[in-house]
Amino acid sequence: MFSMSMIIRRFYLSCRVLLCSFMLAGCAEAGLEISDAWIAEAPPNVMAQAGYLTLKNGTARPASLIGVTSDAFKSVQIHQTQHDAAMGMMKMSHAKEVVIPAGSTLQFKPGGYHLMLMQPKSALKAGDQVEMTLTFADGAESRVTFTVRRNKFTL
Ligand SMILES: [Cu+2]
Repeated sequence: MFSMSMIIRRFYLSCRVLLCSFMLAGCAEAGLEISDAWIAEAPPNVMAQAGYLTLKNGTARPASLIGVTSDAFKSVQIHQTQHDAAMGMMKMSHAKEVVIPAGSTLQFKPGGYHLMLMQPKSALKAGDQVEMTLTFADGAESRVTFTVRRNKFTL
């Protein structure tokens, strides 16, 4: 069995190894409803913490989230946590895009998709609000306010 601390160490290691950059595209209406945007409060001096949100695509076309930026962090990546049967533990991977099919809702949540928020520029406490910009494959951008919540530390 792997202990939680081993999993968390692996989580920080994975996050440091993964690097990527996102392009900013032009502004357009996303046609998406974004709700329940929150960041899990983390212990001080963490290298990365997680953010979550719910995306409801009420349009007739699939939407594809391709990047997230925020002034509050050095960088933001889209990650997916999955159970690795061979390793017998949870692993996270970097998702280049997340598709929300037409007429469906996708929830970022612990154990699934999350925003990996790298190197917060200041410690975030429960109740703090953070602005982020979501960029979609069609060039649409959405500005979203995330609220920091106290939460069991989890991916
Ligand atoms: Cu992650």
